[in-house]
Amino acid sequence: MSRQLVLSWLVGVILSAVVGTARAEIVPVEFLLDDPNGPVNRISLEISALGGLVGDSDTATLSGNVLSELDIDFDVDDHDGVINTVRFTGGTISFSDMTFDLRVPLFFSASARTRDVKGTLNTLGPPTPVVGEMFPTEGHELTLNQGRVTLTGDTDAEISFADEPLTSSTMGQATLTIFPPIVNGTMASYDLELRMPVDFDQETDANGITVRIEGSGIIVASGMFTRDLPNLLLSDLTGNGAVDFEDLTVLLAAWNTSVSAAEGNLVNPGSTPVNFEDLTVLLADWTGPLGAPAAPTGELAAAVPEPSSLSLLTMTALLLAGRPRRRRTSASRVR
Ligand SMILES: [Ca+2]
Ligand SMILES: [Ca+2]
Repeated sequence: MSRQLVLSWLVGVILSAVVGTARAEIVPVEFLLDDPNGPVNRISLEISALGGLVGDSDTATLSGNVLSELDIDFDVDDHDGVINTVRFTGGTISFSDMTFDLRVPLFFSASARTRDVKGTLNTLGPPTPVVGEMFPTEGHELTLNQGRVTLTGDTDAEISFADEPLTSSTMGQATLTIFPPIVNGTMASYDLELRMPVDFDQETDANGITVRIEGSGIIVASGMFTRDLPNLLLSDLTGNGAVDFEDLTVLLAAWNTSVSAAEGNLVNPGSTPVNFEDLTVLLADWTGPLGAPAAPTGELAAAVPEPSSLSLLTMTALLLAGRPRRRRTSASRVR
């Protein structure tokens, strides 16, 4: 009995250090552009020439994907994710074809068409910090590097984006949202949303005529990923979907004995007894009682303390363990 009390105290000390900490992981996420809706995933481009004397605008709808690598902290309790950094690594965003009418009566007449324009979103430098779901778009470029603009009429010319890429010049703020996961067994699935403004303003020489391409729009894309909840099933010794004091009791009851993983010997059950390694794994997977405090299943369930009540448990354990008659026995057993 006293052995368990001392262990409970140690649990309190360790748990206070473990609970609330997070595990960081690098997660590759593919974002798929949402269907165009209003200004979302549409980019209005204006093509002008002759110093702005002629110009016309048209709107392209966007589709495709954006690849990214996200550095995410996962809360060990509720598995919520917090994105630390983002880096875009590619993908392809396709623009629908556009037509422009460049005309000044009796003076100049040409039409411009875009064909098969595609671009890629890339991060130029190291990953960018995401703070409160926001990150600066500076340093992340949407580069149009496929397709062409063809001018026909009084001037015939072709601008190939493969030869002369058109690069976005946005300086705004983007948002990257990760929603609370849906946990199903030992699997958590996360939905994410990316909202990023882009704009273009670049001059290009087309057969002796300076053509200016301007435009802006907003990219909205959705991503998802799933994640195994490591060791959660293993630490759920009672198999009720939660890692709580019931599981802790099972582990402590087998302390320093060579039992199976199902009985609490979570780490190296073949070669080590139940010890602090196993305890640390269980505490890292701590979820607290299922549905507490809304759905207690009985008096005992209602009485099971939450992690926040551990200070009380710790103090109790400390007081009991500190009684002189018990101390030597407890210490020798712990060792
Ligand atoms: Ca359990
Ligand atoms: Ca072990």
